[in-house]
Amino acid sequence: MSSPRRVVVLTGAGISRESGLHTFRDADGIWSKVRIEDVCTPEAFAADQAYVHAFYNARRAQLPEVAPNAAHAALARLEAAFEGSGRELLVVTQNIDDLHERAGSAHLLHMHGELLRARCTRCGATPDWNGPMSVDTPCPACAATALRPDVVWFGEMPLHMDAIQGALERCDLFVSIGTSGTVYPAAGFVQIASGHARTVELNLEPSEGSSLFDHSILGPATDRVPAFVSALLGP
Ligand code: BV8
Repeated sequence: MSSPRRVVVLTGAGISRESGLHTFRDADGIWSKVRIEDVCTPEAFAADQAYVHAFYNARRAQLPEVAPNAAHAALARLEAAFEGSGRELLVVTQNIDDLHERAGSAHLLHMHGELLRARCTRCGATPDWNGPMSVDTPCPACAATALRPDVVWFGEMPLHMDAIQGALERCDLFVSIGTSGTVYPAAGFVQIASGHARTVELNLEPSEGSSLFDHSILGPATDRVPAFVSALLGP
């Protein structure tokens, strides 16, 4: 195949696992300790804001303690190599951590929002947010105590879907990295791309959608992603 010119990469929690952030559905995953319905739905937040704030405050506090890994760095290297060459790379991440940015990726969309951003449910402001948040924290813009994490919960519409749909329809290579393929609409992206794009999955183990991909490369992201990027960029 000629070298791809329009690449879309989807990442999930598996790409951050070797940086020390837990995934969701592995044996030691986040959902083995906390129930989705208690922390990751609008109803959960309405029922117990303090509990949901504590869940996201703990995950936000972890970020300064972890660093991007070789897989994040490889995607940033791919973006840099494409720059100015007429080739396009878009990374769409389901992750709410900031490891892609810290590795240097700029053509990046967080479809499930970001841990380091707040959203005011009163005025809609979305200020950057590094510290803890509570039911008593005033919005910097309108002073209302109405802040929530700016993340997408189950039942809420993911972000940037028009841009993502367009990129998937135009791409000639779709790569899925470190995701179990259980959460939609992300899990359906491979079906939008296949037919006109080569589709490749890089994962520690087969995902729920493995059979939908042209190729499946199994192994840890910090090994398989740099090797995949080097093969893409050639000698
Ligand atoms: C929506 C928030 C519509 C932030 C998250 C039935 C059928 C189809 C869909 C549905 C359905 N019932 C309900 C739905 C919709 C629902 C859904 O898909 N439910 C699933 C469970 C069936 N989806 C939604 O609600 C979405 N919204 O559909 O809106 C709509 C339409 C109109 C109007 C309004 C709305 C919203 C989904 C977003 C939910 N928010 N997170 C946060 O707290 O993080 S989702 C949550 O799961 C995470 O954020 C994460 O992004 C996401 C996916 O998980 P993964 O990233 O894949 O992680 P996981 O642990 O599962 O897998 C890790 C993988 O890595 C594994 O495969 C593992 O093998 C691999 N791995 C591990 N280590 C490594 C590795 N790989 C490589 N190297 C390693 N070292």
